[in-house]
Amino acid sequence: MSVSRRILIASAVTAATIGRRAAWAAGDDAPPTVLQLGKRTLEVNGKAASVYGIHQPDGTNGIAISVGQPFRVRVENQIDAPSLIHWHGLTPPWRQDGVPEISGPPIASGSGADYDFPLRFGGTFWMHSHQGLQEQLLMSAPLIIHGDRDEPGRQEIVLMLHDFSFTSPDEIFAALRKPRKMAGMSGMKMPAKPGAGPDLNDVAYDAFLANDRTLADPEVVKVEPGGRVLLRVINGSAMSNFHLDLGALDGELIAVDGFRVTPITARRFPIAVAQRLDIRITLPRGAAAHPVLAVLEGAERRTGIVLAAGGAAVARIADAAAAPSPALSLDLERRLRSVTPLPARKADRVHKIDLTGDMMTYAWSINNVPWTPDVPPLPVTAGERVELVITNKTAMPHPMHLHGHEFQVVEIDGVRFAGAVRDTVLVPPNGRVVVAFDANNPGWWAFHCHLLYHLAAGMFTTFRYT
Ligand SMILES: [Cu+2]
Repeated sequence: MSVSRRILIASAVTAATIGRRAAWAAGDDAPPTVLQLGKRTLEVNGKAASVYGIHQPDGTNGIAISVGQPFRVRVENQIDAPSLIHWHGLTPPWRQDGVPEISGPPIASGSGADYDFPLRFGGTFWMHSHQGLQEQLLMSAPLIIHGDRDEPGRQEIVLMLHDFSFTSPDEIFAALRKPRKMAGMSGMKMPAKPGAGPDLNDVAYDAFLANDRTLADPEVVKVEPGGRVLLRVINGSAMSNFHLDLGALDGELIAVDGFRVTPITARRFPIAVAQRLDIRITLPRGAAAHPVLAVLEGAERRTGIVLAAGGAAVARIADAAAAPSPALSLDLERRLRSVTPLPARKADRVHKIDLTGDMMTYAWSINNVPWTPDVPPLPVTAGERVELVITNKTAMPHPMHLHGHEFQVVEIDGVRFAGAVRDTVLVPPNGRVVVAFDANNPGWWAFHCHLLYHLAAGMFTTFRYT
């Protein structure tokens, strides 16, 4: 770790944290968990795929900790490029948020950085690189915080989804940015004609992964007949929204993006890029294999894992459904009700956020301004209740993510309600979603579309307050 990096991180921690650091030396507290950013090889469609990963030295993928502990982590960058990891959904001090040039500089190859902050809530979160296009190469991992919602004796299953291409992210982005030259290129779709309905899935992926595997060789999780499981689903895709499909199983959705909702029972649930679903399932008695699938929105393609109860044989599952799925809608979002809503309060400040841009030029922006570091932050004052009126003026859906704060969905298409508390909300083409948050974590915070190439093209802005 370079000296300057060490000083920067040290200056960002509080006096209380420094007090705790002294305590580890005395042995009364746990050492940090080390997370190593590395390269690894997967087999995808019978071919070797070189991707990144975030693992502990013992091979554990990501991290699972308890809400009673501080988030105390050391990130070691073992790839040959700078990187920086964002703790998606957590509310750290802003200097530890992991967004290059906003919260701080990236970690140089061969260096490390330390993180230490209190956790405010339990739930299903994830971590991913916010540096360049590394997220497309699977620089991401689960971040599970155990809390009061955990039930002893209930099996937990993490299902992390990814989209995968053998084409490099730089080539994918270059091809998207030159749409008129795409006709002769493999791997890219032609842009839809303006006015031809929603544009979905603008990258043609080679595979969709569930816990790094395709349905040709899916993960098989042993479960007990009649047993109770908690499925923690994380959409870690760069660009792909899915419908989670439980087949004949009933799932009880109990939390979205880590925050509890009044339970809703169903067999299919939408999950946009960066969102999470916590679903309780009681398995039927008797030996059976239960596929848990994720079907790409607007398409037949799918991935998934298999829950195998009582030693049941697992049959091959086709990687295409019989018919294309619909586009994601806000039908479920409208029905979600937070168990822990924000206190009722009138907004002190309202920001109008228009999602702008177009597919033909692949120019994406907020309020018609594509992000550069010179774009002034949107003003907020500490202590305010802030509402963001997000209007999608484009033909593509955009999953919008706010850093450093949880927000509550309070209005969809003009109908006011006390919806889910979460950190990422899908705004469909021509849709209007209002979210509210309390400005209770001073700093400089990103607010952006979580579709990786939209973010890279400029659908990104910031808030800043002291
Ligand atoms: Cu977008």
